[in-house]
Amino acid sequence: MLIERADVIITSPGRNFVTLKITTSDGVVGHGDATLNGRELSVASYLDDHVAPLLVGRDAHAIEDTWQYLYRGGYWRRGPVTMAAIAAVDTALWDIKAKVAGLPLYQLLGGPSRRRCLVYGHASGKDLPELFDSVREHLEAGFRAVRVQTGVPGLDSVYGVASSAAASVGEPGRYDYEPARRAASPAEESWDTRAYLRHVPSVFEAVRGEFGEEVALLHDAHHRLTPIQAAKLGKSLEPYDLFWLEDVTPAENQEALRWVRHHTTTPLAIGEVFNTIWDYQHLVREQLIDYVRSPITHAGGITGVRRILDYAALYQVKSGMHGPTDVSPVGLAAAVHLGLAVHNFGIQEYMVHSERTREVFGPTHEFAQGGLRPSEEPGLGIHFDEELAAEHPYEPAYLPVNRLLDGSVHDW
Ligand code: CS2
Ligand code: MG
Repeated sequence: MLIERADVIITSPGRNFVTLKITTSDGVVGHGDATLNGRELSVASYLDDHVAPLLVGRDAHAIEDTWQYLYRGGYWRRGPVTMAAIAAVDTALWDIKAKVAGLPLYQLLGGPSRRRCLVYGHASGKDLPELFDSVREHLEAGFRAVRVQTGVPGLDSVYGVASSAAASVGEPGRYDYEPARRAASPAEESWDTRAYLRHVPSVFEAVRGEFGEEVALLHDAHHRLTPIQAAKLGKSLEPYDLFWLEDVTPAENQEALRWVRHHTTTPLAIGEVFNTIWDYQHLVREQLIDYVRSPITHAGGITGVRRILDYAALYQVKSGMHGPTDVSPVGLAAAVHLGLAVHNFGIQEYMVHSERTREVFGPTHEFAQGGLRPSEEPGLGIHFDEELAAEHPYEPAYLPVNRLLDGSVHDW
């Protein structure tokens, strides 16, 4: 079974997505997600101009060899663009292999290790009443774990906080804090770390007071703190028993986490911007973190992430794969198959895609009892509607740039 074609499809049903479609000589079709938020066209070009021509005529079953061919053979290793492109090829080939076997993908990855994958949703509000509404909505929708983000007094807008509380979970508008805004250039936001550090503990105290001890609570600091600020935050949140505190420092410096770890018992998660196992080398071996965040879409596909998770398992570190709306339903479906199969699954981020997005991708995984279960259809369980996709052409959209109050650029 040879690869006959590899087509890149860019569609924008509410936000931009890049999808790779591989077709074999027997007419089997597989899909992979290559969406890189705000840099979509560079991955599309990498695939179209440099990878697709190399795939034609290759053995569609040789997944590991194709991964090594694109990773080692490309000479220029790693990086988000390269690893998203490799991820899309890898995921599409796994989709094909599972379809040919007539099995849902998780069966090829070792079969089920659990009944479903626990997920967390995104609750947010600019103040406590709005935040409480959002948490309550999530609990009523069946979530058992929620990420909590709020506005900070004195700041106009804060990353991760919806400005509209009106729409309900999974509806367009509910997640209108979608960070990539449609425009020719990025929006700019402002940030005050001291105000944030003063405010956040009081938010978690209030949420625990209102919703009790059982619900799992998570928080994302989005790489904005220095190690000592992060240590202080982790310590101040200890009474509220977080499931995890995410991305406290910029991710490039693995040593920063050593400082944080020495000061707090709040569990730490990091890695949504990492793209290979090497980014976790010290973090995992020195047990500086509790959860690895790389999504299949950005870290070399199922092959790349499974390798990271096997390494993490040696040190009791679990998965917490990135699952915002900019990971497409194809990337999410792959994550749920892998999550069901691996032993060291921790939690899956689940920021529900809009209705329009779901119409284009036709995912068939199922949400119930606070968790996702993969489709039982052969392959990933995606029904990509190309005609509908073509009705939603690409529109430029960018993540915001973050500035401190003195005007200097800060981490985002
Ligand atoms: C966030 C994301 O989901 C998360 O944890 O950090 O919203 C992230 O900012 C975007 O995916 C960036 O593309
Ligand atoms: Mg994050």
